[in-house]
Amino acid sequence: MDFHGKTVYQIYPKSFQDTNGDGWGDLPGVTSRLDYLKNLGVDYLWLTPFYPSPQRDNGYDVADYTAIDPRYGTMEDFDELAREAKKRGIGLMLDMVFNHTSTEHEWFQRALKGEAKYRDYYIFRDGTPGEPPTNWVSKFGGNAWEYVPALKKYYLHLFDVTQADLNWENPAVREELKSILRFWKEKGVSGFRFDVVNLISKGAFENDDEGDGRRFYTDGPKVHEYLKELVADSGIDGMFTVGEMSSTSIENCIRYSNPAEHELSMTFSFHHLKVDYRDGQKWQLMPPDLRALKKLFQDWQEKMTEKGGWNALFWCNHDQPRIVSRLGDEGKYRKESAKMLAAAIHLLRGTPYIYQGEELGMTNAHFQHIEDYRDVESINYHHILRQEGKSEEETMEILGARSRDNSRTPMQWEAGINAGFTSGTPWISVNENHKTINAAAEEKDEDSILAFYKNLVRLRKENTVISEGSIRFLDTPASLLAYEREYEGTRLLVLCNLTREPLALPENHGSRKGWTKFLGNYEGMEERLRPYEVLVLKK
Ligand code: TEU
Ligand code: CA
Repeated sequence: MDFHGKTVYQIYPKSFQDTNGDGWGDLPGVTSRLDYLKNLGVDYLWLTPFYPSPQRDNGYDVADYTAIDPRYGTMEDFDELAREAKKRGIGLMLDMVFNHTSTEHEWFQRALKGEAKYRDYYIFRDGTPGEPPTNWVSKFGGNAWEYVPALKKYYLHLFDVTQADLNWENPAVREELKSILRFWKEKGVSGFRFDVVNLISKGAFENDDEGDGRRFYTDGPKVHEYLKELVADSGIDGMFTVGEMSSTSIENCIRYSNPAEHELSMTFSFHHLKVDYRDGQKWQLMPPDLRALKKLFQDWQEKMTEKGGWNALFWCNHDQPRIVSRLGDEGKYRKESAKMLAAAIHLLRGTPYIYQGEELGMTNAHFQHIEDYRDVESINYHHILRQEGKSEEETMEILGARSRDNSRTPMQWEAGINAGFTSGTPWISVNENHKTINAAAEEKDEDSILAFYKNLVRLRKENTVISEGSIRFLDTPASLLAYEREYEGTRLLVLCNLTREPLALPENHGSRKGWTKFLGNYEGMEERLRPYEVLVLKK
């Protein structure tokens, strides 16, 4: 498959580069940084939503799918970006938020006015105030149903109250979505990322006595049928596509991503990013369970491979805290741990994604006050956690570790004012550490985290063992992640020390019998792996 050797770079345009001083990143800003991205070597840019939106959820509340929010620029700006990217051999992937629309979308507005046609675009249910149709919980907190007095009905919102779930049972809705894909395909984009696309088929609307309701709509009864239809009818089969799969299963991801199924190219799954959730709860802190992390990688890699599935590989995105703060060490070993984590993920079997700033080793935000936060989920949970009786201090500690805003602080381009992101007031604060952590400094340093990422992107293109090789995990202690790749007799052995403690190499690492060093984040080789060392051997 020709996407196996490619690397994707994710851009959150609002925080990437502002060009007109309004403190918001914009599309011309992305265009202005294309040479940086070309230099990094990435093949595709996934741009998170820039469509007209009230921005309750930073654009994941879409009010018009085929236009540009003026705060991001114009359609001419988009065309210019697409043209300039193409010149550099870079493809664009757009974010399609098809599980829900903003309540400001014309469809929802017309539904509210009582137009039956548009009411059937959404999931409305009869009910009386105070008695929602089911006890399902919104992903952003509170009950997932909202009452509309004028209609005497509730509508479903699995996310914010301003994000109303679409009714995929209605063929008219499916036709609308296909025409949106055709619109962007004709504009020349290379691919699509589909937001929470495994939640589109709702099963029974029943109370959940055991959980928050997700078992009724996750990987729902008709999801594969709907995806096949969407892909076939919009003519996007064969394009580069990735689905974001919330709380999914390996079995379903095999079906979503096996080319024989004609659904998607690959899937994002999140189990490996919940190994520091106590009892599976995002808002309960726990040190990462490294044994569980390794087991998840092993299961997803081996089982997806066995049945022809394909994984999107990632640590970071706009919803996740920064990986170096989370699994690495943002202090003394920031450089070493960022590189080790990069190698650990990029050398797996699948397609790697880099989230803006990850390639610089950007860290969490370390906001001290609730006023610094912008994310609707963080603000809601601040309220919920306080109401549960947690102190302000404890609540801020939890947000500090878990808030999505950790990854949304502006891209750190240089040491100067606002890290070179804007000449105005940024919509969210710039991290103070931009004075030392920034692209300009790392571009000049051959040993930088940025240089290491460039190397990984290039190595994947040059080595079939990375892009196509089989994978096998070694049985090692929790702190050592070890796997072997093999392709037509060429082998790579990837050894990652996930901790700051020096670590004995496994008996069977074979370093003395024909293996040579292929890549590492320290000089030379020693008897033991040093703190956060990654050592990759080749034979
Ligand atoms: O995220 C889906 C999602 O379920 C999570 O990543 C979510 O942020 C987390 O579970 C909350 O604890 C996607 C987008 O990536 C996200 O930015 C949007 O807010 C969300 O869908 C709704 O469109
Ligand atoms: Ca701007």
